[in-house]
Amino acid sequence: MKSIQNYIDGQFVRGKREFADVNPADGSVSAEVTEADRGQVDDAVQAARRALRGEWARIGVRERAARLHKVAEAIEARFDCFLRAEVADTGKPVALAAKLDVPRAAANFRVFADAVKMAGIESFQTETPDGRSALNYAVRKPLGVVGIITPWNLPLLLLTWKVAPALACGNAVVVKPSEETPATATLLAEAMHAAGIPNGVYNVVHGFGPGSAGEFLTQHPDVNAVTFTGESRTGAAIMKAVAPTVKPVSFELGGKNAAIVFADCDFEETGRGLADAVFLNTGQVCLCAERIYVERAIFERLVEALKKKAEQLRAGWPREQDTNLGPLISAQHREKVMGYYRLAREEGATVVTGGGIPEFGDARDQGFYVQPTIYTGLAEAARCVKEEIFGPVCHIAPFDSEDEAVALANDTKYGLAASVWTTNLKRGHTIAQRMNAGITWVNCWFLRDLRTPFGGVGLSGIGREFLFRAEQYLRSTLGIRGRIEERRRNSLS
Ligand code: NAD
Ligand code: 6OD
Repeated sequence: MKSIQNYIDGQFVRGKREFADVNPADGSVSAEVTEADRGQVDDAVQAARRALRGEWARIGVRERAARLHKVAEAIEARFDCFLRAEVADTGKPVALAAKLDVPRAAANFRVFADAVKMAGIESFQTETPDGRSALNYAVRKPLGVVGIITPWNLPLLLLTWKVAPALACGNAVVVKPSEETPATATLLAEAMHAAGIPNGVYNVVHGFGPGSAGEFLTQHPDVNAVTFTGESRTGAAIMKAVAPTVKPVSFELGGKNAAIVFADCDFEETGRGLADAVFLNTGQVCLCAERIYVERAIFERLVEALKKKAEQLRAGWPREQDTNLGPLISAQHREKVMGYYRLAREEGATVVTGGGIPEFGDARDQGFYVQPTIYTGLAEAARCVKEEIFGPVCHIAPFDSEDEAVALANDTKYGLAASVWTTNLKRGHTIAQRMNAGITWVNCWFLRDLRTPFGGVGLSGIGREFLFRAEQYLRSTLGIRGRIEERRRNSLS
């Protein structure tokens, strides 16, 4: 049986307890994972602190960036290993992981390595009352040890999205990947080593949240900041855990994202875009659209088109190239999603398609598949319209005016993402600016450009991830106010 271990100070380290890494496609155990206890989390944090006083602090930004480029190369050199590990852990289709997860992971290191070399510091010349002037500027330093806690839906992509900027800014990290998907964070340790990242700069501790590695990390007094992606409820628990040691946090949390579709949309393009927005990664992307509002004139036609797309999805084995729908991550998550499928019926939904569990007649019946599902007819106050389900499911409702569509879309405690579909670009951008969401796409979805900010409002998060303002991984240590001794020409003094 494969064994997945902690990675502390450049060494793979076994813990006292093991837990199973389950393949969601057939429920088989693919590896034994070692759980880090409080002492091992402390070892990892202390290793990171030592690393901050060593070579990593001395090499400077140019060399740091060069090594992060090497990490990207090392990921690519192990492309097939990462691909196999990610597919076994998540059950996601291999074609998706090959296009999205592994390439974006490598890209994350390149993008942040290049960005940090370009990052400048603003300075201000201040006129002082005595008629002279002063120069004001800030100096940025690494935060120190950053604790990184990540979820299971896009394990490598979301992990590297935090690790790359943190390291680019000169920090050292201790990462706690999801207990459901421990493999690629561990493989990344090999890539770090191959790229010449000094021991202790990148550490991995495995385990769970409460009473385990996640909590030990957030409570640790020598962790200087915590960055977390996961459920809003977990974000709230982490806020409490960091309060006594007053750590800065950045949170990418849940969503109940809306898509607004106007009758003048490019119907074919919109159908394709929405099918991705609802069903990609079995709906387990924080940005997925679970609420679709459609202008009444094309409501029936759009429901029919999306039904057809849902029924064409192929829930094959993840390793087969033409599979485009994988299982959910776990038996527990399937129970949650099936709970919402049952609730939708109780709340009076019309089931357009799906609502159940597919039958295969092979080992996939021991996996965690659900049918892609579309509902109509729910009241806006229904729990299935308000709560994040995180599965291959959406509710579609009609609207009659722009104002109504905006009000419906914004009627949520979340505020992560939205999309607007129309060939009237003026309207597209006007509506986009009225969305109470961290990111709004117009006629596309999940199109990425790391130069624009990413993050949510409301229950969807705190902080922004993006290129030139990786501030959450830096601190301004001092505002320097330097006198300019030269007197101004027209000075009265
Ligand atoms: P989760 O919150 O259950 O777990 C995420 C991580 O937090 C795991 O590593 C887990 O072990 C750890 N954890 C749990 N409790 C903890 C605690 N008390 N202290 C410290 N660590 C703890 O989330 P999940 O089920 O893995 O992921 C799905 C959720 O993540 C969805 O809500 C989804 O919307 C959200 N998500 C958000 C984004 C985004 O960018 N906004 C991206 C991906 C996923
Ligand atoms: O890769 C990205 O650019 C991105 N925004 C990923 C977010 C995924 C959320 O589940």
